[in-house]
Amino acid sequence: MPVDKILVLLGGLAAIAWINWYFFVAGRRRVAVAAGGALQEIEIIVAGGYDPSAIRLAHGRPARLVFDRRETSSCSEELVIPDLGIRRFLPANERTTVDVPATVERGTHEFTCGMGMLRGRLIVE
Ligand SMILES: [Cu+2]
Repeated sequence: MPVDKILVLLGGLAAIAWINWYFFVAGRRRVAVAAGGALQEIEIIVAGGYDPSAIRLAHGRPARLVFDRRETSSCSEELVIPDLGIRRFLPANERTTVDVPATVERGTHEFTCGMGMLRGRLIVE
């Protein structure tokens, strides 16, 4: 195989590896645990992903998620939490509050951007 084809192949493999890392590993490291009190409040920075991307909530208590969107990239302008029937527009460089009712079921509830590219999880236990 000629050298240029090998280089193109290696470049392609590197791009695939990076994309997988970016979407499936990089954004999932931080886990936040909601603070005590009747209302559980958590701030999530939205900038190329959700930080933290995993949020632990106590079952049976209401929660308030404050999405602090610090970018104008159209990717993150919409927030979807399918299990809760929530679809919300997040204005750029603003904080948007999303209330989660105390009735939310135990388990993992994903939230994503409108295209399903950015991902986070609410872990209710
Ligand atoms: Cu997106």
